[in-house]
Amino acid sequence: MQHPDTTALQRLDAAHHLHPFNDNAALAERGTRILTRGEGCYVWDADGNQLLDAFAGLWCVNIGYGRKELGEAASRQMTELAYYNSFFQCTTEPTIRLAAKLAELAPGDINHAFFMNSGSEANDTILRLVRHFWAVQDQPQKNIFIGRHDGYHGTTIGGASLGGMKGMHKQGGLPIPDIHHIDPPFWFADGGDLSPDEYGLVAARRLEDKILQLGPERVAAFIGEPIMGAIGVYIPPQTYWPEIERICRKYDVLLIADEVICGFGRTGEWFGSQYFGFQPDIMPVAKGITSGYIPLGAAMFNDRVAKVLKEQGGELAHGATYSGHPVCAAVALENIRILQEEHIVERARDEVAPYLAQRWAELGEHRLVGEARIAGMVGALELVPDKGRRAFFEDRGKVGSLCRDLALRNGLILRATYDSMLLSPPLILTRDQVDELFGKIWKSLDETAAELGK
Ligand code: PXG
Repeated sequence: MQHPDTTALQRLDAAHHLHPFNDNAALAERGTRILTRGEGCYVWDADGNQLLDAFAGLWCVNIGYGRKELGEAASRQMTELAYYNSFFQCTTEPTIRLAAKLAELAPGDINHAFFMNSGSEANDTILRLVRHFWAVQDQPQKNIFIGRHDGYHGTTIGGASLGGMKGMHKQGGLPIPDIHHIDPPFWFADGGDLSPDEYGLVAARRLEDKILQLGPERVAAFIGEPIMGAIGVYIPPQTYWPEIERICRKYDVLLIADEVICGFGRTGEWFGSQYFGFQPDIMPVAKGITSGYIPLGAAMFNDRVAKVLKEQGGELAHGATYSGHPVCAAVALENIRILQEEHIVERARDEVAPYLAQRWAELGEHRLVGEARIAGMVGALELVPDKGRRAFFEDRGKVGSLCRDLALRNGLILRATYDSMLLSPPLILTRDQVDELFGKIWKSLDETAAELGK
């Protein structure tokens, strides 16, 4: 049933609101879905439909919806001191406490945070400060970043350049100079006859080839998402990241793990690098840092990089009005307190993820599914025309969109990238909700197959 206000709101939206990552003409035609409420793993739309959010908003609502403590933390901080900046020798208590908390949580000697408002800005910060890091050590030519085709590092000019999305590069004249890309590790499409572990090494050595081709003295850093999210949850073989780490160390190339999606428990470990067993030098974080309740991003640096920036960097000509915003910091601290005190990450890893993996593998048996991949609380089902053959549909994306739309009708929010159905639920998902998820996905897959058969 369409609520009468919904139509009026949709008209206003179509008239005045440009939506990100949308064909806005097509969207205006279809009408937007207006969400009004959230509780736990569920959201409700303006027409009263209850939806199981298997995507945690946009990979971010890790503690689930409706935690009043976060609102209370924001309210307390707004009442006490709504804003102050971190310029002019100043800062605020929540900002300090959050930087210290992040240093405690982050792996190894990653102990220093530069705050921004989003993952994109965290990556732009890294781009500028890493180039500065090499420049002040008399290596201004060591300014090239290597990322991966189809990687996603945000939407700002720096973030989108570091990313390797062709569609994004086409708009706005990207990438900016001195950013290069290697092919991503995606065994399903690219692995040929190699075992996943053999392939992981082959895929990682593309980095070595690229560094040698460019000259190690020119390469500042390599950036990658531990698991490539937006392109379709590409989970690299376990051999991939340790080999990347070895190569970065060999040529003194800084290793950046983009933890915007993987960070704060997504894989069942606090950070994706811990899931794969490697030590980055730098990591951008966002999303799960506040469970999406308020915007916040941070660029985190290890002792080596921070020491140079502090001792030789001079004035860092970088920062935003809201760098270290006290309300965002207070909300992040409360989110992290809940994650820690309720052992949400560990419980997801030990109690839910194994069961989710088992049911995910069962979904892999559906005739439409060519691969069911999963790591902790993030996964994908690769829909294929011909089960048993690792090949895509000819008209990529049509079947995925169909399945996503059918899932919505079945009360489930799933994301589709091309024909990969993506899973990234709140980490508080229960075993009963895993069963609900399984039932809804299986039904949606059956209905998709039936539509295709018509
Ligand atoms: N790095 C990674 C790995 C991300 O996934 C960003 C950086 C940028 O963060 P901000 O906060 O600037 O959005 C992201 C964001 C999608 C989708 O379609 C994914 C993201 C953003 C928008 C859409 O899956 N990830």
